[in-house]
This record gives sequence, structure tokens and C-alpha cells, in this order.
Amino acid sequence: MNSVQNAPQCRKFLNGAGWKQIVTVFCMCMFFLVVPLQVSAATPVSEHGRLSVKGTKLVDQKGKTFQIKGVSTHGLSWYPEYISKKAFKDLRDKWGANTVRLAMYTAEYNGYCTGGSANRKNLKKQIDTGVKAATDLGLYVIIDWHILSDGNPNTYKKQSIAFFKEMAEKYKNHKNVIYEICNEPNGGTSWKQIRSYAQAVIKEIRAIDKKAVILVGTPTWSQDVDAAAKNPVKGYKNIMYTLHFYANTHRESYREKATEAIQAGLPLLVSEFGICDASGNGGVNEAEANKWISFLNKNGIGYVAWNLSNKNESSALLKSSCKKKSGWTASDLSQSGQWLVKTFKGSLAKELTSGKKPDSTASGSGSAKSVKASSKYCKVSVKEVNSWKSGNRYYTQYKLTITNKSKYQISNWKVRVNFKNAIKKSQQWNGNYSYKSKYLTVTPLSWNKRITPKGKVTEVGFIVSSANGKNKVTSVKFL
Ligand code: IDC
Repeated sequence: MNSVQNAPQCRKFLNGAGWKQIVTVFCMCMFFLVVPLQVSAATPVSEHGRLSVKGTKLVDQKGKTFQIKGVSTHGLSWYPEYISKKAFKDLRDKWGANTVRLAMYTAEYNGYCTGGSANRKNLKKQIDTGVKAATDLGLYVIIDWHILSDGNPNTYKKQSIAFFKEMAEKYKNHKNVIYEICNEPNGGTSWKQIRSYAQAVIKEIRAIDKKAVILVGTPTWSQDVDAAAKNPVKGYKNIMYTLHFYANTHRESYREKATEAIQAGLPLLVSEFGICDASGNGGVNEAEANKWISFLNKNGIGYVAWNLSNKNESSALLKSSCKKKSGWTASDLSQSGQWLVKTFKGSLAKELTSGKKPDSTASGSGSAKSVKASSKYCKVSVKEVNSWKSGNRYYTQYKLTITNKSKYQISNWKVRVNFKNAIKKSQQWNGNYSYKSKYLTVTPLSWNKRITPKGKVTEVGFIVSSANGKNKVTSVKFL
């Protein structure tokens, strides 16, 4: 048969009802072409699949280095309003994130181990909501056992094992779930103690979930990765170690520690960082933050930013005036949030290129009269936040707060803290310190010298030790 012989049939088909058939077939074709394309738009998980650890790197299903770019929630008990599919979709599509971290405090107010059984149930519900949302959106999700004031992860080891067994049972078939088994050991907890905890918890998770990536915290608020590198956990694959930094506090010397650990073969992940002070507040330091990011990029290390909330602190990624739970525009983001979106190269970043500088959370200069801090204008307090015994010495960690009660700008301050017993320096941050037997003196650094009217300094703190019982502060005053 040739085409000439076919011609009359063709013409008949194209006449009358034939056109309708063509249009119907065309529409059906378009439907099947377009609809599946929309449904299967690539997500981080659909593109990269299950992650695993190869050498010092986190890699995707094709064995290519995969860099986590994540956002951590604040405490699930305190800011549950951002645990939603709508909010996480924004993180993925507008901010440029591929991972969310669900931070579940263990010992703080309404923590998993301290808040009672109804609270525990509620926290697990939050995790379920978070994991479901992340899974639907093709995001990786970190379940974070957020130890902090409990210091030593062995304090609640039994509870941790029970929790992670339950999580592993529930999520063993998910390829996007990552377990972080101890946020930040501190208070003198040694790597040996952390390692023994990690071996025990990992053993239980692995009996149920053979493959998920597991993150292990390191001594001194997850800073001493060099200690972990000397004797890593043995016998398990897909284990990474966490390095946490706050760019205005932790600088070059911490990158050196990280380099040392990588050279020793330790896989690292920055499962939490901020670009302000270690307190989560104080001045934002974009220059130091950018140094960190080039270091992490160079080494293919992933990073997760603290924290998705509108709390009035500079690590919060939303402005405290922002009441939206999703659908944020660039101007809803704090300075930390705006920096993060630019760093992730999210689509919102375009809105940030107007040439207008993002709002700064640092203290402004103001036009008011400027005075030196004294008890007439300011209040100063020193609060104990943690204490422990190590060897034959007693350690106490204190936080210093200065509040400007006046309508004037404070230009500088100097504070003396007196103790009952002779003390020795252990650690200190965000100030210049000098020590005498029974007292210490703190003066500010250049960025926390000025205090705006009604403003506060909250990021200053120190750890001292004494030989004879708990260290007691007897008085605090301005000099
Ligand atoms: C801080 C929060 C703050 C909260 C406090 C609770 O930003 O709002 O009141 O915890 O104890 C960490 C911790 C993280 C801290 C953060 C800032 O992992 O929980 O959050 N930080 O201090 N390590 C270093 C800094």
C-alpha cells in the first residue's frame, strides 16, 4: 500500500468528527506529558537518594560528595509553630536548603527527659510531623538529641537508647533520616565518655536500621574534633562527627582543629553553627562567617544553621517582629537569615540585591548622650548556668548580663566579680579578662562595648574553678 492509496481514508478522517478525535488525542498527550513532569520535579532526595559516608566525605547514591545545607529548628517544645510542610517548602524552594534539623532538647524546660510523659509524647508527635513534611518534600532530616545543660550524654543514656530504638523502628525504611545522638557534650565530659555512649547507642540503632547516617558529638560543645580523630568509634559504617561553631567566637584555631581531624581521616559535619556569638546572640560577624563557608566548601563539609525562630536573639533567622509561620519575604529575615539565604543562593536572595543593607541587629549608635556604665544607668548580674566536679576541682560556668536601664547610650563598661574562695581561670568568652585570687575583672571587646538605651549585653561568660567546694560569687559591680 502506498500513500496515494491511503489518501481518501485520511481525508475522511480529517473531515467532521476526525478533527475532534485529533484534538482529544492531542489533549491527552499533553496531559500525560505535563502532569507527570510536575509531580516528579526533582527534590534533593529524588536526585541524591540515600546518603552514606565514604572516607571523610558524605556522598550521595552515585558516590558524589554531597554537601548538606540545612536549617535547624529551635527547641521543638518552644517553637513548634515552624514544624510544617509549608515552612519546610519555603526552606527548600526559597532559601535553598536541602536538609532540616529537628532539635529536641533533652534536659531544658520541657525537655524530653525532664518534662514528663505527656511532653515526651508531644515531642515525638512534633518529630513525626517534621519527618513527614521533610519526606513529602524530598528533604533530608536530622533527628537531634539536643543535650546541652545535661553536659554528659551518659546522664540520659537509657532514655536515649529507648528513644533511638523507637525512631529506628519507625524510620528504618526512610532514606532521608539522619540520627544525631548527642548535640553538644560539655562540662568537662571527655571523648572517652562520649565514645562509650556512642558505641552503646549506635549498636542499638544498627540492630534495627543498618544504613542511616549517624552523627556523634565531640567534647567541649562539639568543638574538639581532634580528640575524636585520635580514637574514633569502631565497627560501624556511616558515622560522622560534629563540629559546631559560632563565627564571632570560634575562628581560625577551630578551623585548624578541623583540618587536623580531616587529615587524620575523620568525617565531619557542621550540624549546627551561627554567625554571631556562642551565646546565640550578640554581634553578627559576616566576614568570619564567610571565612568558615569557604573552608567548608573547600573541604566539602555540610552545614546546618541555628535557628528557625523569631526569638529576640541574633542567631534567630527571622526578625522578632515577624509573626509569619511561612511565606517569608526577604525583609522578614534577620541579618543572620538574610546572610544564610545569600550563602545558600536561595531564590529569595534576588530580593536582597537591591543595594539596601540588611538591618543590623548589632547595637546602633543613636543620637542620645553617651555615658560609661555605672549602677546609676545599668544593672549587672552574674548567673550560674552549670557546675561540675572534675578531678579534685570544682568548676562553675557563669553568664554575665548587663542591662542598660537608661535612655542614654552606654559607651563602655568594666565589671568586677568577687568570689568567696580563690578561683582559677578555666574558660572565658566575649570579653577581656584579668584574674586575681578572689576576683576577676571583665571589659568588653570592640563590638560589645556600646549598649543602646534599654539594650543588653548577654553573650559574656566564663568558667572558673576552685579547690574547696562550689565557687560562690559574693558580689558584682561596675568599676
Ligand atoms: C540557645 C538558644 C537560646 C536558648 C538556649 C537554651 O539560641 O534561645 O535560650 O540555647 O539553653 C549551642 C546550642 C544551642 C544554643 C546555641 C546558642 O546547641 O542549643 O541555643 N548554641 O547559645 N551551642 C553553641 C551555641
